[in-house]
Amino acid sequence: MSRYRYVNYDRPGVSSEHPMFGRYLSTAGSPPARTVLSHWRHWYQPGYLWSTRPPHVQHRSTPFSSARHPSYNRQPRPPGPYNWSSWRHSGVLPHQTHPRQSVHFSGGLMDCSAKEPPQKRRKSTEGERSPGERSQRSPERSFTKGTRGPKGSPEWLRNVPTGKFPSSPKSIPGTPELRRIWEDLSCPRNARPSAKGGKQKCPFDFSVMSYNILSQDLLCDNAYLYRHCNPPVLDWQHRFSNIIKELEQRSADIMCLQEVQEDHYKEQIKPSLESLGYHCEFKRRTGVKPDGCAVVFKRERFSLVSCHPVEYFRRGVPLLDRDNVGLVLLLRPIDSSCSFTNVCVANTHLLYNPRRGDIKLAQLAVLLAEISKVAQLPDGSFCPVVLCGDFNSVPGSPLYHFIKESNLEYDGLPTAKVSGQEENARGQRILTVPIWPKSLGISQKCQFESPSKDPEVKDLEQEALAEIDGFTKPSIQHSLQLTSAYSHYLKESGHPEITTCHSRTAITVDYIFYTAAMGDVMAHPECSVSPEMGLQLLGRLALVGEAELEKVNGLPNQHNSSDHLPLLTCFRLHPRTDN
Ligand code: KL2
Repeated sequence: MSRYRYVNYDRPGVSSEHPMFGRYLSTAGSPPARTVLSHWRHWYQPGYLWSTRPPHVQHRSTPFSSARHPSYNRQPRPPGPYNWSSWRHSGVLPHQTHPRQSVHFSGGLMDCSAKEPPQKRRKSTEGERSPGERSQRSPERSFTKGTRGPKGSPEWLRNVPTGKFPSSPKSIPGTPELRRIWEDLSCPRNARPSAKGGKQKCPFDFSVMSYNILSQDLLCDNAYLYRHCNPPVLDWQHRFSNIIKELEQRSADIMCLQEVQEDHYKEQIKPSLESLGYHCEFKRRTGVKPDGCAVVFKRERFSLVSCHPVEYFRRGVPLLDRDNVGLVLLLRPIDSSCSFTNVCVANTHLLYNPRRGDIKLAQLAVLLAEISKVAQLPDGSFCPVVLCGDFNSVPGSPLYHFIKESNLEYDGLPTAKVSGQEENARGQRILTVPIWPKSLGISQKCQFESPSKDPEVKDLEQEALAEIDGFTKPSIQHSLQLTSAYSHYLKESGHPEITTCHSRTAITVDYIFYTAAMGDVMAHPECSVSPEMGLQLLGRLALVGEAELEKVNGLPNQHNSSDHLPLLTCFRLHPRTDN
């Protein structure tokens, strides 16, 4: 019997085959890997790339120490057949003036897409590994061994039709549009904020979007995930125009974006959003990855009180050796007639690696500590919090449970079970007690604590202190009361909602969590706070299930230009009673 406690994975009426259950990495009864490999054969026809010796690759220089990015010491790595950007850098693909500019697919590119490689080389996309961490073949890529995998890719994406693809975005054959309905939860007072965000009387209604827009760099690095796509839909200019159109049409008052590529942000995304009336903040990942998190908000609806970029990389803390980041903003609602409390908006993209739940929890602890600091009021309570992002964890997983229940008992919990991405995770590593060291300066309650004032404090005293602070117990807590704006199952069918979908997976990993006010539709009575310090969920843009995504050829497609769908919610904030 497991010693750790968290929400179970069972849900009446929902089969364990559903993607929410880490299905893509489950093994039992999976069809053989060749079903997936047949994709590759389709795409990577014998031809130019594989029969031609790639030219010498000029590696990018990195300003970061080789200790953190040892791969940069290896010389030189030939471009992988799935790594279109490396082919671009190598000169095989048409080169562009800016190294991070979009990939322009040409007929030539698709014609010369090479045959399936004998073995896909693993490239760390997440930065350096912790000491002691075993060589990680990415689980996503380890299916060639036949031990995992194909079960995870949605059935309908396993049989990509053969045939030639058009060579320019103009000739994309029509794909039906995904239908997403607005779910009104505000009964009986249903008020969506005006799209124009015009001045309104108390209360203050505002909308929040969370959207992983899929950086072009990651798209190129993980091109094998997009084999099911019609190549022109992957072109950045096509995707950018669709994404901006969607952002403009949805017109959220606050948007939390992930995988925002820095050059695209500076040159295209920020100028476009500014012209739509948004104030934009951005935090790039540390290390060499060019993407990061952005939080933007309408200038006419909020003013910026403070902005707090959060880096999870901490020198000397082995668990915090990855380059993921978060961004926390404190915003003041603009309303001339009433006074409202500030709102704390946080955005993050946690580590992907399904096996490193320990790192994900440590990253989350850093973010929660920052939010607690920013949102804390003089009386010790917190202003309303909206926490958005791509948490690379599924609903019901221990990490998800920790966010929602403010507590996690993790005794005996394998690190590979923390995010729920994998059903049959390899590796038996168990979370250590404590997960992160006291020296990080973050308590087991996910609050910053001042480091021991006296460096002379003896070891024994340190141990006693650690015990008092809970560092010897397999349990962590946080002080924010957070509720998920989505229920993760479709109302009608009970099927899991999908927030991200590509040829290897279809699951929920994106969330909008918030401080629920008393009487909010989603909150348990025991975890809701006073109306002026909490938010009431008025509505949300419904997500869809796998069946709906099948009809539009998965993601990205002609109309939906990321491998994630945007989450969109509307909240109500009540005026302060001390007005
Ligand atoms: O799952 V994601 O996509 O939230 O949409 O977050 C990560 C993955 C993102 C940033 O690291 O890049 C994607 N297999 C599949 N996807 C990967 C892999 C991988 N090995 N590495 C990174 N990503």
